[in-house]
Amino acid sequence: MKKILITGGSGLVGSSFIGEEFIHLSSKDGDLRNKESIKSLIEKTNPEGIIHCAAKVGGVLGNTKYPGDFYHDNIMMNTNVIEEAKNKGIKKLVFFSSTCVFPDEVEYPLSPEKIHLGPPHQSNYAYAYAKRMGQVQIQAYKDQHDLNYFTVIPTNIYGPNDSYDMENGHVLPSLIHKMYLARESGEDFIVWGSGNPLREFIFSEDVAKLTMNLYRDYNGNAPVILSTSNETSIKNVVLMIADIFDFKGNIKFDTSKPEGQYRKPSDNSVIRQMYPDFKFTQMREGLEKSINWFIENYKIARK
Ligand code: GFB
Repeated sequence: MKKILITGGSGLVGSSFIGEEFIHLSSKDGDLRNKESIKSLIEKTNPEGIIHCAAKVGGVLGNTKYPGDFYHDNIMMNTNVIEEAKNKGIKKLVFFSSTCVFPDEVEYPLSPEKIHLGPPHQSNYAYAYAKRMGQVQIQAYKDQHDLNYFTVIPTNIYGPNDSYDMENGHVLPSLIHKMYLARESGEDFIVWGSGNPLREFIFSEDVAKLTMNLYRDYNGNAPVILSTSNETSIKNVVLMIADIFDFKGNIKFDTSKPEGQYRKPSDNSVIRQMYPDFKFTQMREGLEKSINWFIENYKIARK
């Protein structure tokens, strides 16, 4: 049986694709910024299709500090993977974008036809433009070569096996790591910003399941948004995390730290129509799984 190649296979999203049909690639197997690397990986594995999850990602601060790296690494990886998939006759490919690619000033809810209507939020413009170009490349190749390639646009993903970098990482793994340390030390727990921004968090296993459903069923042109369409404030998730950790110390909000976009509510009507019975993991359950994973794997977790 021909298999499906998962780039970024050891990361948060890639490692959520579980089963015999997958070949997980990680940076140990090759550097996707180098065209020869993906070329030989495709030749070696001869896959049926590719799910391209590999990306240079980070949170609001990491994106602001390293815009050049976020631009270069993502543009190179996407360009090479999509180009070589086409060259090798791979018929199916899923490309991962993100809801942070949308214009900062746009009418809500976010929906795919609005992606290019204005500049993205300043905090992650380089990453956002690189991801926008990946989606353009997918569309252009689809138009010219009649390939079943498409883009998925997940909202903020969280789950086990995340990167728990407290400075440059995403909000939930950063908060989980910080809460773990604050509980040990008895120090105050510091949250960046006011806690008022709203996000739509989606559990990594749900992302993998929906992506595989689409891989089998979807051949449309439009990118597909993967979201629960439930907004939660940062303050609310902080309280949930504190409750799961049974944290009794002080929680403080540091408004000198970046606040990011206020909200980015999205339209999930396509997946709701295609998969009306899909049950999203409740935030409390997803957080418990993520926190338990972090505690059990503290020594090996990426930090
Ligand atoms: O995950 P995050 O950095 O990404 O979340 P974005 C930022 C929000 O969480 C802001 C608050 O409102 C922050 O003020 N926050 C509170 C924290 N404490 C922390 C903390 O310890 N760490 C972090 N990082 N935030 C990212 C984009 O935007 O979304 C990326 O920059 C990517 O490109 C990702 O697309 C999905 O949701 O603001």
